[in-house]
Amino acid sequence: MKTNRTPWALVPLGALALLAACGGSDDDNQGPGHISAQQACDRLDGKTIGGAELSAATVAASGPLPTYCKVNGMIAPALNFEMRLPDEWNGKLYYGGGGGYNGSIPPVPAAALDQGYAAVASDSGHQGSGLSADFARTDTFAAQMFGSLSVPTVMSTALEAVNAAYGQAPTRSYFEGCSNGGREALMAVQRNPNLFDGVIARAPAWNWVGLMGHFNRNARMLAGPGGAFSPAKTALVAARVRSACDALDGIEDGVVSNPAACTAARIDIGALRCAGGTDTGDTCLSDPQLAVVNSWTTDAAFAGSPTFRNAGWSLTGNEDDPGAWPLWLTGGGDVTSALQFLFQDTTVKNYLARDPSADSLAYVPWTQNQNALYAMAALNDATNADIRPFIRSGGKLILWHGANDAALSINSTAAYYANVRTAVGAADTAAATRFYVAPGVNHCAGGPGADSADLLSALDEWVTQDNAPATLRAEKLDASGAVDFSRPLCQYPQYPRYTGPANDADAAKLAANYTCTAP
Ligand SMILES: [Ca+2]
Repeated sequence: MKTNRTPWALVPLGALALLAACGGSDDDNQGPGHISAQQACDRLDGKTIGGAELSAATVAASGPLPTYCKVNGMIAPALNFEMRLPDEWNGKLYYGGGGGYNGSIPPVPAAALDQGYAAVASDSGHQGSGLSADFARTDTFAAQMFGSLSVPTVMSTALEAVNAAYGQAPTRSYFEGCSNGGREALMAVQRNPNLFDGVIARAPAWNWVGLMGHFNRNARMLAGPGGAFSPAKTALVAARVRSACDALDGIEDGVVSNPAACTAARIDIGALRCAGGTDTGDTCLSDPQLAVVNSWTTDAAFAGSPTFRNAGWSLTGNEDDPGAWPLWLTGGGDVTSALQFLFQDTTVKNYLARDPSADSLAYVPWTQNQNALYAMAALNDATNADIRPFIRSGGKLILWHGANDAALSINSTAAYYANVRTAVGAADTAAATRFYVAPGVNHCAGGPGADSADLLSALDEWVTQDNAPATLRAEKLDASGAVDFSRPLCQYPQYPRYTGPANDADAAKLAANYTCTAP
């Protein structure tokens, strides 16, 4: 089984694909689906490929995962990666992105393996907590790996390993990531336009300097005198928004699906102001609390570069979802436990002040030292909207964002999409990109909305069959994995408007009773 591996390894990948297409007489080279996970493991275990010594072992089918060969390797000095090679390979490769500051290998989505992809993921070059940027202060090479280098570096080895395992290179390669993984997705589109045939960027953290600066501004407002937001105050805001806007999408379902109609004038958050502006209890907002809302909803722009900016968040009516404001913004009343605070804090300490004892709320580089921002932007910002090289190489890009995302603003993704349209033109934007909005969905997943959609199949049909996606289907699954309700997944700026029978709870659960509608 292993005897003919060495000569194959010397054949260029393109020639190998050609041989495979012509049909070889060797049993090992009859194309995808003919190599079992065990055979793939046998071919990789103990081998050094792309500079990485691989260990490989078969993992039996369990739960949603089919049988696969689990491959682990490390590219020096510290880039750990994992591959999962399924029994019934579909001939394609799936690269799954990370989250936060990475530091561990994320699990590959079961759906990718289930659909037969050879899957790969990495820790992006350092080990640690996803909430810690310590590596960026202590190891500038690790910072480069995190910023943009890990994906092309791992891909080089992964493509060789797939070739060694299955006897042919992947026919297609896709990247999907959310949050920082969405940033990695756009970084690949912008800097390595030939690396992937298709890319899914979900809730992308594309403007690292701008969004961290906005996190810092929000945190300072919350940390200021009288700025803290209790759960009751958060519920007060959410209830007012729902009261003003829930029905504007045709159904009072607890989700504001038509955000364009939910204007500041309609919400009139100022009507919640406590008498005199000082806090008099849970039924009103003090002036410092209204300042928090103002920081949240207005754009942030910082000196130094036109890319140092972030679009404000919309008020959604679901601020009080546990995965929304309590988790990301308010910390349930203690801002220092909120994720926006924690991310900006480790960013200031390790990228900007380069001092682990720095007080992020007192040392504010976005206003005091914008020169400190340039290096972080060069490392992490995926702000280049001119993606013509990617489009001209045939690449397809799907953007997706949950509209109740309290980590990263969907308006920021809309701003990037607008920048792309300006840079590449309306025709290329329509031909090669899609932007989907999921109302009521939190950061990457969760929330009251339909947070599940098969974007990977849509992308694959687009790339392999030129079948461009239009309206897709979104589902909300219950704990057992059954569909609780469904919605059409509409392209921005359309929203799913209820067009079914009134006062019919069963009808309200079905995507067929909604129509994607322009605001
Ligand atoms: Ca509604």
